[in-house]
Amino acid sequence: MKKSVVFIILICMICVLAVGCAQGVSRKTAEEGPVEKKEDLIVVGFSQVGAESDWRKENSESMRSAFTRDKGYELIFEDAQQKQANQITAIRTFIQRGVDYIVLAPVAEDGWDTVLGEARDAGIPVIVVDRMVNVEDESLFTCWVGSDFRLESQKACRWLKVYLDKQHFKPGDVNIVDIQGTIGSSAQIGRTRGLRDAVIDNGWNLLDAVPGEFTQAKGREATARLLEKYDNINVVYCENDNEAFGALEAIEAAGRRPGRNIRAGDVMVISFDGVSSQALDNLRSGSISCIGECNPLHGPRVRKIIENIEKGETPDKYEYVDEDIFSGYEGITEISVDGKSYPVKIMGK
Ligand code: GZL
Repeated sequence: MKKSVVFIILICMICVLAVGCAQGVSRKTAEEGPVEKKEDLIVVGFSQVGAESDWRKENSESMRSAFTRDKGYELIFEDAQQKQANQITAIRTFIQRGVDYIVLAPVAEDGWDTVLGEARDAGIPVIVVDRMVNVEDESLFTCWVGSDFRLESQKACRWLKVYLDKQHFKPGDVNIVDIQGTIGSSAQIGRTRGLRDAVIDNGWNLLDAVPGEFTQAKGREATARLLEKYDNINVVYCENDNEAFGALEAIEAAGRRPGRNIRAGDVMVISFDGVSSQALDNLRSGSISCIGECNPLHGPRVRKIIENIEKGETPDKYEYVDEDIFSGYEGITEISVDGKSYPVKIMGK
């Protein structure tokens, strides 16, 4: 073989080896190496559900802006794309990297005992945020901060009951469908249960309940299917705003009208979250009748918990966030649930 050909082959082999090594070094340092403690920052590993809704994006932004370097933190943010397996992998990575705190926004309530046991064995506090975890041993997590999803539902269903009574609408003529959130998530469990209790208490008809996965696309698909299946739907109960936006599209595509004039054949839409201008505009127009607030701004709450733990304090095991109820209808200014009254925030024109 000519010397020149051998030389070229050797040069190519050296180049390939050099590139391979470089990638190996950068990849290891970037993703798997232990966390180098810089300027004694507190390192927080956050496993987020995904980016399925406006609420989730607000929640992620709240966490990112709460845990910045200038506030003394390094945030490792992992988006699980709505898959629990990805969250479990993220938690194990946080453990390997020796973070100071793990924050978990669990996609669903079940399936956390093993990995939270690994975090506890590693001596890393776990703060659960937003949805709850369902574990045998509550010492597997330090504390939880989030919403009372069943109360959110009780408030929205109470608003609906008061409204329908004002319209002298017979309970037996109320035909509801439930577009559910991610099945097994605390938000879905609480909002589904609140509606079922109200249906029984008020004598309404719950025609069907189908998953909408908290997304606009699934909300639209699910509502379209139900409108084809039932011709007497007059309330669509959506377990978040993005499902409601999809439901509105499906209602109009089916030749029906979203609104509060249920006697004239309108389809009332009930929803939860209230974080986007689109949601509030729909309240003002009346196409969404009522929204149970679900507050996404957990970043400062979680940071406060960490600050207190750093000072040696023990946080409350459960911290519930106060939330309102929104409507564009001016005829109801407050509702009561279990003897406690809650003001209704009226979205002016
Ligand atoms: C509620 C949260 C829910 C929101 C949805 O705290 O878990 O998940 O209501 C979001 O918008 O997708």
